[in-house]
Amino acid sequence: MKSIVVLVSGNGSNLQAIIDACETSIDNGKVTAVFSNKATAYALERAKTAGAAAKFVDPDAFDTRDAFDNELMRQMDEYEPDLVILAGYMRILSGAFVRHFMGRMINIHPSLLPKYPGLNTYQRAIHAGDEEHGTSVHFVTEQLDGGPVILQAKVPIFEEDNVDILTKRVQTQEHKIYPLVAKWFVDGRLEMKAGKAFLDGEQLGLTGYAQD
Ligand code: NHR
Ligand code: GAR
Repeated sequence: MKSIVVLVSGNGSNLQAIIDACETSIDNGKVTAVFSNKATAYALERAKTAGAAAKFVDPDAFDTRDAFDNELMRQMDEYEPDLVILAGYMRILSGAFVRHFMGRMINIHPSLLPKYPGLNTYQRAIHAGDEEHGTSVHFVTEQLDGGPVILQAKVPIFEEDNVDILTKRVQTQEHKIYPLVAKWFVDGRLEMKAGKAFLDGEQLGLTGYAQD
């Protein structure tokens, strides 16, 4: 069984999608532990319900970002993760942390990367008058939201949309594509080599798999 460790900061709807997929489609994967940098994250309740370890690591207990990340890394390693999944984790990770998990750590970011790395992507897309938005699963590298894209999902933006409506539309897609990518990885079909993503040995394009 492959060990999956998930990092969260909030609601954990993507965590839930991964947990549910481990009961159905991800035959050889199990969420062993969930780590949060927020004590009140609802995701920790979801972890407990699923029988995974639910851990809060308090950033305020450390003097530096590096000290926090080192402790987080140490605690995560106890679960010997084959795959690390960032699911709404809202803290930037240090270089040493990223290098330690490189090639086995993925993130879901709510934009059609390389458009809109960083925060407030929904507002930025609406404000720019974009006609479409979406979400991207990518390998995590030291460049923020800059690692190779694995899979994207697109949604339309309608005239009357606001951030809440668009968020719901995008998240519905996230709950479909994130478990699929996790399954690819657990099944040994997906890897990162020389900063590029490969599925079944084929290098993926700039916008990941199956882009029109
Ligand atoms: N770390 C590295 N090195 N590389 C990535 O690609 C990362 C990462 C850490 C998190 C998720 C990411 C996203 O999908 C992610 C990708 C937080 C921030 C941020 O600015 C930016 C991007 C992402 C997550 N965080 C602020 C910080 O100072 C705090 C913001 C807050 O607490 O609200 O850490 O978008
Ligand atoms: C997700 O939509 C994810 O794309 C986004 O946070 C949400 C978390 O929701 N991630 C980021 O913005 C990373 N900076 P969830 O906690 O319900 O899974």
